[in-house]
Amino acid sequence: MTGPFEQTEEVRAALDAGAPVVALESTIITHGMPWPRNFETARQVEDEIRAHGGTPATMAVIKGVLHIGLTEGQMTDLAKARDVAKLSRADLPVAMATRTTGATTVAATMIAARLAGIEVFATGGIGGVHRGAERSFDVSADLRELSETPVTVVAAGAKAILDLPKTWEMLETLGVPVIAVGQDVLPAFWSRGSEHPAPLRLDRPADIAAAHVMRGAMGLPGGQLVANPIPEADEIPAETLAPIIEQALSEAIRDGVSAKAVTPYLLSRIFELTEGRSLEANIALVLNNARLAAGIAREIGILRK
Ligand code: PSU
Repeated sequence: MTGPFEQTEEVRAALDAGAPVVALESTIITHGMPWPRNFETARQVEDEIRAHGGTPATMAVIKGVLHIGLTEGQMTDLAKARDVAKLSRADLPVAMATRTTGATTVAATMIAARLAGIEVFATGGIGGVHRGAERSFDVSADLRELSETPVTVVAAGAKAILDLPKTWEMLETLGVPVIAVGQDVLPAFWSRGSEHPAPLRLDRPADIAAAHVMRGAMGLPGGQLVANPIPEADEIPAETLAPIIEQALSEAIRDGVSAKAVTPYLLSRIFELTEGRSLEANIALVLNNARLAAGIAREIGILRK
C-alpha cells in the first residue's frame, strides 16, 4: 500500500500477511494523560494487543508524515512534547501539508486507519456532544466520522464529561450502530453503568466482527461504536464522579476554556480532584478495550479468509 503515510515494519508485515492489526490514537497520549503515565500506558496498550495476537498501530503526524505505527523513540518524544497540535478531520491534511507535528484524535485515527487498511481501533472514550451544546454548539467531529469511515471503534462509551443522552441521540440520528458488550445499558467511561439502555448488544467478538463485515458488504458508509464497560474492579461510581465533573465544568466556564481545549482541561482537572483515581480507571479501560479490539480484529480476519 502506498500513500501519504509511513508504516513501521511490524505493521507492514502484519497487514501484508492479513494478520489482525489494531489502530491506536495519540491524542490520548499528548492531551489525555500526564507524563510519564501517558508513555507507559501507550506502551502497555501496544503490548496488550500483541499479547492477544494482534499488531498495534499507533498513529501520529510527525513533521508532516502520517505514521502508522510509532517507534519507541517517536512515542517518547510525543509523550514528552508540549504544544503538540490535536488533529481531527479538518486539520489532519493541513498538518501534513505544512510539515507540522500533531496527535490524532478518534476522528483522525479513523481516517488514518482506513487509509492503511486497518478496520479496528481501540481507545478510551470518544468525543461527543458537550454539556451546554445548546449554547456552544460544541459537538466532537468524532461523531460524524463514525458515520462516514468504516472502522469499528472500541471505547468505554463516550467520556462522562459530555452530555451522554445527547451524544447517544446524535449517534442514532447519524445511523451509527452503538453496541454494548455484556450488558443492556451503555457504559459511562469511568463507570460501568448508566441510565441509557443500549440500542444494540453483542457479547461475542465474532458477532461484532460479523456485523462490521456485513455493514461493508452492504455498502453502508461509517463504522461501529463498541461500548465496552470498564472492568468492575477499576470503575468509579457515577455518584462519586458527578459532583467532581460538575466542579470541573464550572471551572472550565469560569476560565473561558473552549473548543479543543475543553476535553483536555476537564480530564486533567478531574485527575486532580480524584487524586489520580480517574487516571487509573482510564488506563484500565483502555487496556480492556485493546484486548477486545484484538479479538474483533482476529475474527474479522477469519471472516475475510
Ligand atoms: N479517550 C481517552 N482520552 C482522550 C481521548 C479519548 O481516554 O483524551 C481523546 C480522543 O482523541 C478524542 C478526544 O477524539 O479525546 C475528544 O476530543 P474533543 O472532545 O475535543 O472532540
